[in-house]
Amino acid sequence: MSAHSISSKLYKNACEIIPGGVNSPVRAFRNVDGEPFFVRAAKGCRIWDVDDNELIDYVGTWGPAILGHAPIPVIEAVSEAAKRGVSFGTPNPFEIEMARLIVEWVPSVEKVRMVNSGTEATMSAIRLARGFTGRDKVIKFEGCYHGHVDSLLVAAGSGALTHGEPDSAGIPRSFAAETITLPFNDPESVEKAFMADGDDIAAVILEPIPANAGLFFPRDGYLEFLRDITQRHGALLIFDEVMTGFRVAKGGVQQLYGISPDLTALGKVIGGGLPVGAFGGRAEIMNQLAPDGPVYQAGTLSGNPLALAAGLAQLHEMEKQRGWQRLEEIGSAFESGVRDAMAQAGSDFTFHRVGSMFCLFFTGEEVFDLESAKVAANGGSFKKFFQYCLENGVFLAPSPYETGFISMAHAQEDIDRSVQVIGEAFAEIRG
Ligand code: KE4
Repeated sequence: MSAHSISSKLYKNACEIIPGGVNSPVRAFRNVDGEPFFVRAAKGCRIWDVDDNELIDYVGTWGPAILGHAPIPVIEAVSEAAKRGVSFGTPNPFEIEMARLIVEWVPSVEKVRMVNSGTEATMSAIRLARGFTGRDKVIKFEGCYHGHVDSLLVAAGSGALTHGEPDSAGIPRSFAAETITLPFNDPESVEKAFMADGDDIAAVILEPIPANAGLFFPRDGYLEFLRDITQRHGALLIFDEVMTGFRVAKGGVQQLYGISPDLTALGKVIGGGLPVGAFGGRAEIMNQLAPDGPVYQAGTLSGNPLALAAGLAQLHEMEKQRGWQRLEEIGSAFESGVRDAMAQAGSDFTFHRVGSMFCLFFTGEEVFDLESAKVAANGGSFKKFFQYCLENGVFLAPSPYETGFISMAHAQEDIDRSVQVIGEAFAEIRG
């Protein structure tokens, strides 16, 4: 990226009145040094910053831009909806259409409630699980991120099998005490936790394919094990598919693995880039929500007509274009190019991909949980790699602990250019 003087000025101004100059920490580029750039416009797989640098975008606004940026069906749907008003505070027909689509595309979901972010979706699902079971404790896994929910910003504590330690300032120890944080892909630790606290565990929540510590996969049988042990102990299984829902397959990870969780959290793709989240699951559980049931949950803008018009347009377009098959084709082309570049570089790398989600680890070792992902992160190499790619027009996630996203708008020439730059970046690291 040649010049970024305007971005620098804007960032300086932003830092005076916005904490860290950003409205979400990962945007601050603290994992890659340097300063964030400000985007003026985005179209297809490309973004333009305020200094007119053009980039091939693999962040995709962290997942929502599955069709690429500013897709015509979404822009038209939002423009049309806006002419009729932007928010009503009453039910609107889009809410039924979106609920119907989610119930049809995600078989484990019999009823669904719309919210405004992934965080709200997971927070509400946890509260609902506690209300439905009458239990307090929740099991989560190291490396899985579920939004900035107090009871889920919890690290494994000294008494790891019984309670966690706050993973952020501002979270009371009493909140963290109700969360048990365990290593991912470690069935024994889950068995021990249920032996110690089984009767008080309301739910097990996880990203079924973790994508917030880089991207890694459940080992064979692990998801089936979690489904079985929660069923045996009367705890609920919650899949956080905010990132993977409608992305890795039409029905998400639960379709790929044939597992039915009790509750599912959704977001990102279903909003077409506008603020939307959702949580849903078995009707007998969802019926515990206000106004019918005792578990309170609400939201001024929940079911917002513009956001749902955008999400519906995006999802219908994906279905019309057989998008999941197409994303697999583009993702596969990207992967074979990157693997060729890795082979030529001769260095140790690991490349993980599921559909249009991918991650590059700077190690030849297996990555299967947070600890192995940390070893693989290799901050020094990643920073050089990221900066080289950015300076040469390829925008990857600004952290080794994130996942890249390919969209329907990434054409072969974009993939070819990206692979060429990535290959050069490998050589740059090798020095
Ligand atoms: P939001 O509240 O940011 O909409 O969603 C939280 C969330 C929940 N569950 C999963 C699996 C998620 O990945 C997320 C948010 N993802 C991050 C990217 N790793 C959002 C980017 C950011 O925090 O700015």
